[in-house]
Amino acid sequence: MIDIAQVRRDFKILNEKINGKPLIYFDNAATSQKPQVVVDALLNYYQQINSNVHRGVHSLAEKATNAFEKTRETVRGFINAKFTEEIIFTKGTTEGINLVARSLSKISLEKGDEVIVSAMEHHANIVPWQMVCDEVGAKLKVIPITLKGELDLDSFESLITPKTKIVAVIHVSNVLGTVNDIKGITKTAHKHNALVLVDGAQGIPHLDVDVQDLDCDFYAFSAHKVYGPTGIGVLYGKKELLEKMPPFLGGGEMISEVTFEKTTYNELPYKFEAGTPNIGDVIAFDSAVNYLKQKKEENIVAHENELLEYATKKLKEIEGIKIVGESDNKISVISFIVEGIHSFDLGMMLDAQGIEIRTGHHCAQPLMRALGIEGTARVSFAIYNTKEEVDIFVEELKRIVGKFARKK
Ligand code: 7TS
Repeated sequence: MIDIAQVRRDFKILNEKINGKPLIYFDNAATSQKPQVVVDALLNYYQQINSNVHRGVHSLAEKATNAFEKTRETVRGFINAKFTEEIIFTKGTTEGINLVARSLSKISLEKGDEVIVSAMEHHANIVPWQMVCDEVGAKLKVIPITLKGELDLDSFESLITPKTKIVAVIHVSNVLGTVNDIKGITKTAHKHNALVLVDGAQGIPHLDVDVQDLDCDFYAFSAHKVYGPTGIGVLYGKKELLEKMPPFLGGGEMISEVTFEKTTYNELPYKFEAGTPNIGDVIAFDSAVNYLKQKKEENIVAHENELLEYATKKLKEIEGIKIVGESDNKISVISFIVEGIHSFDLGMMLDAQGIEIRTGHHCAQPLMRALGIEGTARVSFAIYNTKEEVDIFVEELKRIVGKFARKK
C-alpha cells in the first residue's frame, strides 16, 4: 500500500490555507513543492559549511566543495551518465539549452544548415535556436503534431536532411503531457549525423531517465521541478562533444591560465561553470534527488498515473469540457478547455477555493497556434496529490460550469 499521508507529511507547505481553504496544489509542472529534507539541507549549508568552492585551502571550503561535488555524482547516477564531468550545473533548463545553442552554433552551424524543433516545444527550446539560426543564417524547421497531440514522426523523417545539424526536442510536453519517443528520434537523427538535445524539464520528474540508453547528445532539466530548489539545473552532454565546444560564459572558475594575450580554459565540467555557482542550492539538490529516487523505488511516482487516469475520467464526465492532449503515452499533466469560460477566469475561481492550477499559453504559443486555441487550464500532479483532492477540484469545477451554463 502506498502511504500518501506519509509523503504529505514531508511537505509542510501542504498544511497551508489559501483564501481560507486547504491548499490543493495542482501546478506541479510549473514548480514542485520541496520536502523538508531539501529545506533542511539548504539551512544546514548556510548554518554549517557556507564557503566558496574549488578555490580555498581551508577546511570550510573543502567541506563545501565536497558537498557540491557529491551532488554532481548523485545526478550522474540518477540519469546514468557515463562520466561525472558530463554533468554541468546551470541556472535551469533554459540556461542549459542556451548554453548548447550558443556554443554549438560556433562550431557546427553554418549558413544554410538546419535545426529541427517540434510544434510542442516550450519557448525555452525555440527562442535560443531561433536566435542562433538568425545569427548564422541557418533555417529552423518544425516537426508537426497529430490531432491526438503526438509528434508526427513520419514528417520528421521527411524533414531531416544532410543539412540538419541539431534536433532539439521536448521529452514530455508541459501542455499535452505527451511522452515523446526520444530513443527513436535519436536513432533517426544520428543516422543523418545530426545531434540531439532533449528538453527534459518535464521528463525527469516522472520518468526513469537513462541518458546512455536514450543515446541523446544533450539532456537539460531544472532542479525545481523535481522537488529541488529554484535557480539550478543540469545540462548533461556527451563528454567528447562538450570537450570540443567553446565556453558559454567567461570569468573565474572556467579558466586554466589567463594572460592579456590569451586565455586557456579549465577542464570539464568547470569550463562551462563560470563564476561562483549556486552552491547552497546545488548541495540541497542532492537531497531532492535522493528523495525522488527513494519515492521511485517505493513506486510512489506510479501513483501519479492513477491520478491522471482518475482525473481524466472525471473531467470527461463534465459536459462542456474538452481535454487537450490525448496521447496514449502521457504523464500526469492534463490541459483542458471549458466551453464559454476563459481559462484565466477559471483559474481565479478555483484559486478562491484554494485550488492552484495554471492557465494560459504555458510558454508554448506556437503550440497554441497549432491547436487553434488561445490557452488552456492545466492541472499537473506530483507524488503528494490525492484522489480526494481531485474529487474536491472536480466538484468545484462542476459548480463553476453549472453556474456559467445557467447564465447563458
Ligand atoms: N522546458 C519545459 C518543457 C518546461 O516545462 C519548462 C518550464 C521549461 C523548459 C523552462 O524551465 P526553467 O526552469 O528553465 O524555467 N515550464 C513551466 C510550465 O509549464 N509552467 O511554468 C513553467
